[in-house]
Amino acid sequence: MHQYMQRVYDEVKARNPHEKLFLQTVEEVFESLEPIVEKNAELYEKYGVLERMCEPDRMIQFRVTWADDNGMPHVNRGFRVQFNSAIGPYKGGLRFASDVTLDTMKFLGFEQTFKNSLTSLPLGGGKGGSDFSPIGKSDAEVMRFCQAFMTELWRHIGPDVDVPAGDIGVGGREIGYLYGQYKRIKAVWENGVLTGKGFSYGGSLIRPEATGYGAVYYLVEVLKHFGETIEGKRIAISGYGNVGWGIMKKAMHLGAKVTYFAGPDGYIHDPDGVTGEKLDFILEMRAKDPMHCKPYADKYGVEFVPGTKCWGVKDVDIIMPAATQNDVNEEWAQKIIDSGVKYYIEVANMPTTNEALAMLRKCEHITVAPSKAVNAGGVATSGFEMSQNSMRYSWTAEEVDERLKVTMKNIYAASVEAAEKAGLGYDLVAGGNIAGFLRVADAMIAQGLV
Ligand code: 2IT
Repeated sequence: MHQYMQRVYDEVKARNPHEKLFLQTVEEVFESLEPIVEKNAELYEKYGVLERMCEPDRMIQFRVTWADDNGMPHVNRGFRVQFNSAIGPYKGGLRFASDVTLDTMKFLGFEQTFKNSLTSLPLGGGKGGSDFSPIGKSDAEVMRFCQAFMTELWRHIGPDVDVPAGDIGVGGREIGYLYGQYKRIKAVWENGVLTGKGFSYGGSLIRPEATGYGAVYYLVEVLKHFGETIEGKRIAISGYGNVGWGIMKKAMHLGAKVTYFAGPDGYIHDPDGVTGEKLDFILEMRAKDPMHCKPYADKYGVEFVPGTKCWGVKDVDIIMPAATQNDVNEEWAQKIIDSGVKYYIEVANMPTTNEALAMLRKCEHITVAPSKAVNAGGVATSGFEMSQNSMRYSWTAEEVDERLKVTMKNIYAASVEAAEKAGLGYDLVAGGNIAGFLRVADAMIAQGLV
């Protein structure tokens, strides 16, 4: 590592010794930035660019007290990490999951800054959430939790300040309850304060599908580079939430199919692909019980393999981890390499451990695409939702979808160009990190030491 980067990395490590996820992403990004920092070290050092990028603008933590349906009190922890506002208001999702800690929020907020920059929209980086999980809670409990959460959060956010959205555990229902409470407290119509809203009160068409659609649009560009098309391709994914579901749907539109998908209880193998009415069944199954995908196998008479992941299966062309962080470790990476699959397209935020990522990138028969670029269609469409709210207007599904497609093509092209310029050849991982970094760094330098 360049000595300036090494110094900053050592400081970050000393300051955050227990934050494994945050240190993992900082290390991954720094490794990619090496050639760029090497060239401009003096300038970046003079403006403290790297050390400022690794320390959030501010971090808000609060207690969320709510009562369950039996009147029993519960205390959860709420977070909002406002990471970087060099290029726009803080923007990023809220994650409600039992394993959420400040470390999770910092890793996600750091990644969000680079991802949002890649969209070329005016969006800074932020992330928030709680260690509350909506799984197994009643609708009334989720509503009371969301209201209690927003009663603390509202004073820190706003359409020009910080604009949260959904992530794991936060979908349309939660965003609705959060917005209702924000509006009640502020007594103004500021629907640009949250994205991922329902269409009836200012949500954007295509937002629920956008992350998955965007990932497939990005994939199409990668295939094009190798003279291939998506038609007839078989895809294995993990996760079947909004993101996985969007991948299944767009793959179907474009003549490909998801033939494997994994959930918390094991994986499904459906050689005909998840298409047609099966897509609606996925939604139903998830709403009833998000912890089990076995009912899909029971309903359609296909194979279910309990207690394991589908990484390493031989009869697919593309792998897309779309569940959560560190889904693929060294052991799974080896299985993926041995399977002979050619495309490893990250979709979830940081789905690969750094060690596994290094193995996959080194493997000559595999092309790796990084999640910061691949999943950026979600937040880009949130940016479109903000634009529509500002205009007090809404675009048709076709208009939004077209903008999403163009955005994904641009992100891909910018990544390829950034890697080539840095002398790295065709390297989508480094190219994505570099392209995202350059815009934020430029804005931070222009705005001085703040
Ligand atoms: O990880 C992500 O990019 C999201 N969860 C979406 C963020 C957003 O503001 O739409």
